[in-house]
Amino acid sequence: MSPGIQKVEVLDEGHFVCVKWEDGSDSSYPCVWLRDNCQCPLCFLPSAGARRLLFEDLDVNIVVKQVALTDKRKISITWPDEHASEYEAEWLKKRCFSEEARAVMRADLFLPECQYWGSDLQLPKIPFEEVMHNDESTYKWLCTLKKVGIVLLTGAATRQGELIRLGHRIGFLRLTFYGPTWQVQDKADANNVAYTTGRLCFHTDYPVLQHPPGVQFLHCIKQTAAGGESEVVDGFHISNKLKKQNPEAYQILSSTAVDYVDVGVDYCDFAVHCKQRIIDTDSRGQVIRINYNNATRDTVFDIPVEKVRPFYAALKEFNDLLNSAEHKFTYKLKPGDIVTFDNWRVLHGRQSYPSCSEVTRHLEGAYADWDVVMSRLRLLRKSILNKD
Ligand code: OGA
Ligand code: NM2
Ligand code: ZN
Ligand code: ZN
Repeated sequence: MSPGIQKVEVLDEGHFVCVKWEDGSDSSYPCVWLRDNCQCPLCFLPSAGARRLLFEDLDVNIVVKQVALTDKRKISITWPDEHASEYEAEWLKKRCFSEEARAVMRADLFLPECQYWGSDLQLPKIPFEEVMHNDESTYKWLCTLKKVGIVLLTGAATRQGELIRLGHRIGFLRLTFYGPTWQVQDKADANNVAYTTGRLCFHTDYPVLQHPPGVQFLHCIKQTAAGGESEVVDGFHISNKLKKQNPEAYQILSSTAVDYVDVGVDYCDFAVHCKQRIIDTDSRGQVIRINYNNATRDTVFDIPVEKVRPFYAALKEFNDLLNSAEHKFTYKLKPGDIVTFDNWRVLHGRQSYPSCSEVTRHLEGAYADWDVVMSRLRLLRKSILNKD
């Protein structure tokens, strides 16, 4: 429960309402924001948790006419047009605009905590059926997936269809041109390099899509005796190392738009083109996504000719860091293993394996979006916390 309200006053010619809390702290709320977020049934639709008030009907220069402390847990505001609003202490405290309060809210909503790793990774493991049946295990799985970027689910049945079940557990899977789930095995006239026995160097899947899948699942149904080992590396960790060690290479990879292409037929026919920065950053310069698959990087390269060689030099620096022994973690999937990882952060690869007329290695793969995964995580956290 939040502290009670000791006092409420109007500041800055009616443009701000200042709440003094019983714990001695205070919070200041702009009147335009208070009016915009009136919780009355005319302004807010509780069944949708959404604003009914139209922006056209908001006076962005509004000031309060009168403010009163109803009791220690609620303030009431009368606006110049006599519209009345009430705001509860708990609701206001949560929405305090201070740097600290906003950091708490941000952490709670988006779980930004990130644990970097290298070859020392202790691959987190959870039994698959526990995740399928126990909410605490599902919650643990998703929290670890967010924080570490990779979790191995063990002991799944060695048949197709288990990822469909896992998809239902979180909500739904992400459909792509390769189908709702897809079979990674050696195929004649492969429409993707993944469907051969060749080595796959470190990559993220599907940078050719404008919004690449956030999460990837690979279920090992059959594993070859020789070769086929998996490799993973923490792309966020590597990017930050590159930024320190070679700022110029980092600058090039985080600013150059690289052309990607994927043309073919699978779930349906497709001709996909996209431009992506290999190291994608947000407005604050934080790395938010790696977009790198050497196989689908287009032969078309839409940059000025003098920038081409510096780009290759920068990519070589990045690729060398990815492959350095201290950064990469190697393991081999066993039948029944499902590796789940953050496809925006973790780059993955596999060793080649001998080609053979029969299928000696078979993984079933699927994607999910971070929106769906984070949504399930928040709902599970709420229901688990409400239990006790
Ligand atoms: C893929 C892939 C890994 C493997 O299909 O994109 O990376 O181990 N497969 O076959
Ligand atoms: N598969 C495995 O970017 C890519 O082409 C990744 C996608 C074929 C679904 C491979
Ligand atoms: Zn209202
Ligand atoms: Zn892949």
